[in-house]
Amino acid sequence: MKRVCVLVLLLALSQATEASIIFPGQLDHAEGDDCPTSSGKTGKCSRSCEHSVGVEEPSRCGIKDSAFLVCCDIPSNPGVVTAALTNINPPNVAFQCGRNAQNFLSSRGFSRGSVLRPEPPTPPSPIIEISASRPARSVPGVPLPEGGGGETAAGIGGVNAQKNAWPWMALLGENSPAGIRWFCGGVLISEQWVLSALHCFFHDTAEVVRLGEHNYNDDNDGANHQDFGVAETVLHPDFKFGEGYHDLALLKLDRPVVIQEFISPVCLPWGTESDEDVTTRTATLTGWGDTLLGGFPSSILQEVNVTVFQSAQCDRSYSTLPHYADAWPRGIGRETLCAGDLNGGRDACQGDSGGPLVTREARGRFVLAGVVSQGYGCGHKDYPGLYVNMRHGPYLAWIKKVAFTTP
Ligand code: 4AZ
Repeated sequence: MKRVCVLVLLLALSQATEASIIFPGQLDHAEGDDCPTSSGKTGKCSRSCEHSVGVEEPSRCGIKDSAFLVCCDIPSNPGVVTAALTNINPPNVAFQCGRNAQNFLSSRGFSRGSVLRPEPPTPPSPIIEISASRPARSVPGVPLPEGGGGETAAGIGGVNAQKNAWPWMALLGENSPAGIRWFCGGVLISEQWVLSALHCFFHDTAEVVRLGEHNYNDDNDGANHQDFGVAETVLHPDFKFGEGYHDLALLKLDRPVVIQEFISPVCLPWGTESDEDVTTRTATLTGWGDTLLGGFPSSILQEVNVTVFQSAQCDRSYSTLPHYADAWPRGIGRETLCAGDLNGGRDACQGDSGGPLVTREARGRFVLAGVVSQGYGCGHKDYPGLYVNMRHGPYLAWIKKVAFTTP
């Protein structure tokens, strides 16, 4: 939904449907009914489109148990269920990943053992406090749990990024009469694929993917941004409306990028790298999202360091919220990465969804740890941000199959 996190959607689903913000006339189908698909064919109204790899965003056709039903294409071979994906070996690629402006030049002709420049010092990240009188609007209609009041709510605590520091950073936009409306982030993972969060496409269509941007309100900011169209949107086939899992989508650009200092893919934790435990590590989040809870997006790319916590920590805190059991029927586990700050104040917020959380490995490469997905408010010390965990094998295998396998 429009820069509103999945959890907001999940927890406010009843209000949202009553407010009929979404095509009320089309939501009257029951599960199993024939319905019109987004491509105009006749499909089946279902809880999720399991076989939907490669299809457009499914249109909604009904509501059951407070979750949307979606109109799925009828599979050409309905007996075939998607085989479990397990191959996460590093794909053969012709590019170097995870290099930014600091180490891009020194990595040309990179070979094992090359000495890269040391990491630049991270500037201090101010914690922006919101006054207690400001209404906490993180989850409309859901009171903040006892002891977790809005008084600790804070912005994402970021600072302006340096130009070209995060060359995999993507902006997703939809054309509007007033110009391009940017609604989510994304991350370049290869010459032609951008990874993002599936919930970004509930209400918006990515018509433009912008790479190499710094300040999207300033064409003279010194950044050489490039705009791409979207040839294909692939939604994670296991995503179910109403649940918090599998919030991933892949966008195929209309043409390959020319990899250069300011447009360059991040690394994925393929193979044994996926076994690495990043808990307690510092990771960097980047995005153009809101800099305050209930505030405004930043037109200048922001960066903020957060700490990776155990998923069980998020499971404990989020289990106190209403609708936890509906949103996380199997609990918050390995597929979800939990990251924030012990004191609060450093977090993703509305508009950051789909963007990257990266760690820097010893050799200097940046590796994608997570994709911004959702959370309860922004910067709350008891509710760290929730990210899709890139070290979850089935996610890597799905990405490999869709974006790194030539048909
Ligand atoms: C959002 O709506 C969003 N604090 C993303 C992350 C978080 C909250 C909201 C986590 O895009």
